[in-house]
Amino acid sequence: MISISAFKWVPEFARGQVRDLRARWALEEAGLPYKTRLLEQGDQDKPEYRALQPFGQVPILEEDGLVLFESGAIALHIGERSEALLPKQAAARARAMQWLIAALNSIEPFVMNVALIDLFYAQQEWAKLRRPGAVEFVQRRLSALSRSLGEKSFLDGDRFTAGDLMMTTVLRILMHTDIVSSDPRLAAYIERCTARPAFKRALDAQIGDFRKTA
Ligand SMILES: N[C@@H](CCC(=O)N[C@@H](CS)C(=O)NCC(=O)O)C(=O)O
Repeated sequence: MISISAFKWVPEFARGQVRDLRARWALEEAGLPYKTRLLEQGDQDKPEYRALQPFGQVPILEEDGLVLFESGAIALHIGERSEALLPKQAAARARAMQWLIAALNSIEPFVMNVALIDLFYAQQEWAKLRRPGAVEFVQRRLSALSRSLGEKSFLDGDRFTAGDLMMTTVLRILMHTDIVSSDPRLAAYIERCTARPAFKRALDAQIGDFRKTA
């Protein structure tokens, strides 16, 4: 059975955000059962885990001797087994992958600039000086994303793909601010994607694992 690594414990603010959510959501969309490999604090730095994930992060996917790290690679791998994530038609499939990479490469770094300031460095002088510029930059990217989404339900039209899965999880990182939610189109988009039963199951499972081990 597929196994996904996740942390046994994270601080309250990170619950519902840890990136194993992406793998869980993809598996739920694909209808594939999975179990979790829950890491105690410090396990991620042990040689046996570093041999599987060089950076000591979650998630990894393990199945029949295959080990994969990077949530994007994991979502694409799961997508190979489900049209719910990657359409069969070659052009539509390529566009779904394009949006997944856009989420990770063109949006997430700028979202993380703000999130890191807010969640880890808020009281530091440099962070107070840097934040307005970081917010302004991410807002420019988000406006472009919102314009591209336009009146469509999903990034590539009327059909949800792995690109939407990844974009939604990236945009949710700024849930503690109104930077995304103040854009009505993006707010409705997140609402639409997170209303999917597969998302709800994935989120409940992540939160459930934290509760079980509390
Ligand atoms: N690019 C990686 C990032 C994974 C990542 O940042 N995971 C976090 C949890 S959300 C983690 O394991 N952090 C612990 C650490 O970096 O030491 C991916 O998408 O899988």
